[in-house]
Amino acid sequence: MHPLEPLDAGEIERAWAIVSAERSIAKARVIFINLHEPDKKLVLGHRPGDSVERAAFVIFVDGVAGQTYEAVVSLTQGRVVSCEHVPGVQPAIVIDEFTDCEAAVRADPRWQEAMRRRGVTDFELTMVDSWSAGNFGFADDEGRRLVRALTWVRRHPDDNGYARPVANLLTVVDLNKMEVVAVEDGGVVTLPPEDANYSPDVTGTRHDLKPIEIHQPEGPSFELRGHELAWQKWRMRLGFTPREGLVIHTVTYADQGRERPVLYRASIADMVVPYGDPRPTYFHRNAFDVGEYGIGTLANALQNGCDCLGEIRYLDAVVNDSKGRAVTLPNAMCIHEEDAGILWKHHDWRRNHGEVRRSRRLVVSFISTVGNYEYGFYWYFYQDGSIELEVKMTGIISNGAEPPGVKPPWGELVAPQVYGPIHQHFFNARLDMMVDGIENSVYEVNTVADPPGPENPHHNAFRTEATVLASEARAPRLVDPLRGRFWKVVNPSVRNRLGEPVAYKLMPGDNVLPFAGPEASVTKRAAFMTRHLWVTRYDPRERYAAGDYPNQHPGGAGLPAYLQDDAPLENTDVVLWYTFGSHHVVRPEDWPVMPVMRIGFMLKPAGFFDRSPALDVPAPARHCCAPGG
Ligand SMILES: [Cu+2]
Repeated sequence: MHPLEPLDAGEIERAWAIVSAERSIAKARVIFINLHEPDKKLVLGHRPGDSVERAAFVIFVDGVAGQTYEAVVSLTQGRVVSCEHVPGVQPAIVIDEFTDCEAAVRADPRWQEAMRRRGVTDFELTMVDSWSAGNFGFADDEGRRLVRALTWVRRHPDDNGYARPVANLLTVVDLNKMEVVAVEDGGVVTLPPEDANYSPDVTGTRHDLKPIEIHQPEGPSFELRGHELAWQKWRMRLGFTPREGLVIHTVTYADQGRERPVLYRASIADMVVPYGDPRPTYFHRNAFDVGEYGIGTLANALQNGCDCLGEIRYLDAVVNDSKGRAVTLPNAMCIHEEDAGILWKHHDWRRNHGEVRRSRRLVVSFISTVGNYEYGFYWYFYQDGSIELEVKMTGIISNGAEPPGVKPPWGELVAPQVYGPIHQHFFNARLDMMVDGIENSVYEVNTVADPPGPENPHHNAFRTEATVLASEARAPRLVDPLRGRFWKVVNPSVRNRLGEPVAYKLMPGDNVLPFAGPEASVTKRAAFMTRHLWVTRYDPRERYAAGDYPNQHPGGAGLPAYLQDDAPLENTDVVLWYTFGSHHVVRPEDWPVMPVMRIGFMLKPAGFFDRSPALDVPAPARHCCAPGG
C-alpha cells in the first residue's frame, strides 16, 4: 500500500473505535477523520513493497463540555498516539448539525411566532440554513458553538427552496445544546411572489439541439490503478479529505527517461465568501466553505453524461459522519480526458505545408454543494507540461427579500422582491512545490520599460526583472497584470541545457482584493485574501490558509501566523499559497440558477524543459495540411 492511500471505510471506523475505547466522551460529535499523512521524506523514499505505518487524524467535540480534541491514532498499532484538547476553538460544522439545527429552529415558539407574523403556518414548507456565526466580538457568543440561521419558505414542497427568502429574520442556535439562543426579527416584509422553479416542465425546453457524443473506442489514454493515475507522461496520486475534498499528490512528468517531480501536494486550503451588505441579516455572511463546512464531506455523486461527458472513470471518496462511521461518497472524483482545442500549429506557406496538433487535457475534478452554492474544482494537466486549476461556481446566489419597489445599494435585484448582495469568492490553493526536487527558490518577475537613453534610442526597450522572495515576511505579494507579473519556482541546483535553473511559473488569472475594510472581522479572519501570493517554508503543521479552526475564530491564524518566524525561503522546501478572488456583482441572469462563473490560475513550465515538450504529440489521424492545400 502507498503511504498516501486515503483511509478506507474500515480504517475510518477503526480509528474512531480506538479513540472511543480509550476515552469516554459525552455527546461526542466526530468532525473529521482523515489520513494522518506520513512524513514527506518517508513518502518520497517509499518503494513498492515497503511496509507502511497507517495512522488517522481525528477531530472531535465533547458536546457536553463544549471542548474540541485532536487525536492521532495508529491503525497499525491499534492505539491512540496522542489526544489533545485544543482550547478556545470551534471546528467545522458537520452535516448532522445542519439537519438538527433546522429541526430545532422549526420547533422554537419564538421563530414560529415570527413565521406566523408573516402568514406562514405550515413550517414543513420552510427551509432553515445554518450560516457559520463568524466572530464579531459579541459577549453572548463567547465560548459557544453557534450558527446564525436564515429562513426561506416554499409554496409547494417541491419548489426551489431559495426562491422566497424571509427578510429580517435571524435565528441564533447553540449547536452543542442544539437550542435556539435568540430570534431577531427586524420586521415583516411580504414574501417574494415568484416560485422561481427551474425544472424542465416549468422552463420548457428548446428543441434545436442535435446530439453530441464523445467516443473513445479504445478507452481513455489514462490508467487508473487504485488512487494512482498515469496519463501519457504525467503521473500522480489522488487523495481526498473531508475538509479539502480532492488532493493531488506527487505530480511528476516523465522527460527523457526521468520522472521529474513538479508538485508534492496541491489542494484548496480554504476559501471565504464575504458579502457587502451591512444590515443585520447580511453582515455575518462570510462562509469559509473549506474550514467551516468541509467541502469534501459535501461532494456530489457525479453522473456520466451529466456532470462529466465521455469516457469517464470515477473514484469514490470515503469520509466520516458525526458518529465516527464511514460514509462512502460514490463517484466523488471524476477523471476524464478532453479535447482542448489546438495545441500548436504552424503553416509554411512557401512549401504549402502545415503541422498542427490537437491538445488533449486530463481533467480531475469534484463538485461540492455548500448550501445554496455549487463549487466545481477542475485540475487540468496538459501535454505541454502546464497544470491549470479552474473553479466553476454555480447554484443559487445567496439572497434576501425586499419590499416591492425597494433596491438596496449593496446589491442587485434578480427577480421581483428578490435581492442578491454583492460579494466575492476568495479561494486559496496550497501548492507544495517540488520542481525537480524539494529545494526550490521563488522569484517575482515583473516587466519593466528601459529608460530612454543611448541604449534605448527608440524608447521601445523592455525587459523582465526577477527578484528573489528571500524570506516569508517579504513574500506576501499582489498580482500586477499591468507589469505582467508572475512568480517563478526555481530549482537552483538543476540547470536546463541553456544553463538556466529549471523552473515552473505561477500565472495568475483574474483576481481582485477584498473590499471589507482592514478592521472588518472577515479581513482579520481571512487575512489570506489580503495578498495573492504567500510563500512559506514547508512545515507539515501549516496546512490551512485561515488556520486549523476558522469557525468563530477571531483572526490572525493561518498564513499571517505561519510567516511570523520569517523563515528564509531560498533553496529550501517552499510552499506557495495562491489566493484568487472572483468578484460577484449579481445579475438577473444569475437567477434562479446561476450559469457557471469561472476563475483559476496556471502553473507553466518556464525553462523546466529544454524545448517544447509537446512536439511528440501525434498528428491528427486525418491529414491536416494547408488551408486549401
Ligand atoms: Cu457568487
